Amino acid sequence: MNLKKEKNMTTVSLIIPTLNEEEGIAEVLQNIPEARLKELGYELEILVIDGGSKDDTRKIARKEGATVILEDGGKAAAVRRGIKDSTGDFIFTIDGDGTYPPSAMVEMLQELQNGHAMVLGSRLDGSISKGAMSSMNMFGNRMLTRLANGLYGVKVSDLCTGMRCFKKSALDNRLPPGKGFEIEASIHGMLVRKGVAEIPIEYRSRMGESKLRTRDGILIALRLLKDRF
Ligand SMILES: Nc1nc2c(ncn2[C@@H]2O[C@H](COP(=O)(O)OP(=O)(O)OP(=O)(O)O)[C@@H](O)[C@H]2O)c(=O)[nH]1
Ligand SMILES: [Mg+2]
Repeated sequence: MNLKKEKNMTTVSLIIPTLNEEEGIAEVLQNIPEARLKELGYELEILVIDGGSKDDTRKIARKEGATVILEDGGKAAAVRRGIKDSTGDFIFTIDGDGTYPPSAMVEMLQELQNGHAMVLGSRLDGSISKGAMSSMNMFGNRMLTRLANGLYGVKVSDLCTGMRCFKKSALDNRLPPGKGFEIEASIHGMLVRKGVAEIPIEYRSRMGESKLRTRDGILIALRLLKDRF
């Protein structure tokens, strides 16, 4: 009886890129709504793709039950590696820094079941805790989101969110290009015209240090333009 149920389960591969996230990774992993997802028919595979952390990130992630893979080519390479090594029908990404609410996975996956190819956890439609996003990052994200909306003709509110899920099949056996923080933009370019939904989420202040730099904003804009034309 159980076997039959297992057969009907949808596998979700949760990819968490990490670089020195020993302060946040345990909390992120402990808050994944694994039991609820199982009840709903999802089998979860958790892949922490670590970029060569100098702290205890990998050790903590292993202790919390994640599969840990070392990939030191930057954030985009980490996400690509996760997609490549994943066995799931659905891919989910989240940061390892405690900023995103893992509980929102349930509602976001439901939107994939409803037929969307990609679902974004939108901080701009949701809420941002005081100090969680600098005004510079907020401005940059708004500008990049506008650029993406103009280029692709599909309106979203939060291009740069690190919490998103998509159907692996929608990638058509290709991997999103780019380096570092361009990965969200390149996934966006590949999938946004295949059907996107957004779920409002709460964004909290990160634990540990941010790896995002101002120049990443420019690289994201260039990536959007390059992938569109
Ligand atoms: N594997 C890997 N992961 C990375 C690398 N750079 C960043 N990350 C991870 O990617 C996720 C996003 O990076 P963050 O520093 O949180 O960037 P952000 O979310 O845009 O900015 P904050 O709002 O300040 O957190 C985090 O889990 C990082 O640890 C890298 O070079 N390799
Ligand atoms: Mg973050």
